[in-house]
Amino acid sequence: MNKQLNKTSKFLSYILRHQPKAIGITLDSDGWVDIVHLIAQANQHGEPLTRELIEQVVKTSDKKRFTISDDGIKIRAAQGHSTQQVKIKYVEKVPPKFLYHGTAMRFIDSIKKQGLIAGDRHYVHLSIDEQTANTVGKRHGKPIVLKLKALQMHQQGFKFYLADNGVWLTDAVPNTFLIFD
Ligand code: HQG
Repeated sequence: MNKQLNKTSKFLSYILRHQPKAIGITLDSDGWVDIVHLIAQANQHGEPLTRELIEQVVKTSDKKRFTISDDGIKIRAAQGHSTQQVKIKYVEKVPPKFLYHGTAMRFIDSIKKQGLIAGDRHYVHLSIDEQTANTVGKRHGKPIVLKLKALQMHQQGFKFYLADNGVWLTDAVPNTFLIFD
């Protein structure tokens, strides 16, 4: 991704996941906003956003961070929200036997004690494979990948959801379901 697209992607993540108010927009409870309105408000706040840039970011995003509605009118972030405006009703799914969580070594002691917690975001984010989890972990420092007994957790009543982009979500993961080796 080139520099301009990367910058636009970060801007969209910030607005569509965390601070829509920063450019005076409101997301609906499913996270959607009208693209024409988003562009107008972004431009008014000095961000050189265009429909073309948005489409390029959506197309080239390695993690499929953003979804454009089928009618082409709206956009939302697939997951990762912290803003209270959004409460996406994710589809509940039976997870595979294992899922993975990438984190940094420096968090391990705390995770061993508390399990995984969502922090500022609405959910704990889980990956389908170790490689993806490793990439997620690297964002925070020296990465470590934790394996978790997802199916067993589900069988004990914990809910799992699958976002538009293949990221698995759950409220929290008690440490007993984590494999530290
Ligand atoms: C850690 C990215 C101490 C957790 C990714 C993580 C993902 C604890 C950090 C999405 C803890 C939160 C989310 C505990 C959890 N004690 N630390 N008990 N429980 N943590 O960024 O999962 O590139 O909010 O391990 O691909 O890293 O932005 O979550 O390290 O899908 O599109 O607290 O964001 O997508 O960090 O990443 P984050 P995450 P984008």
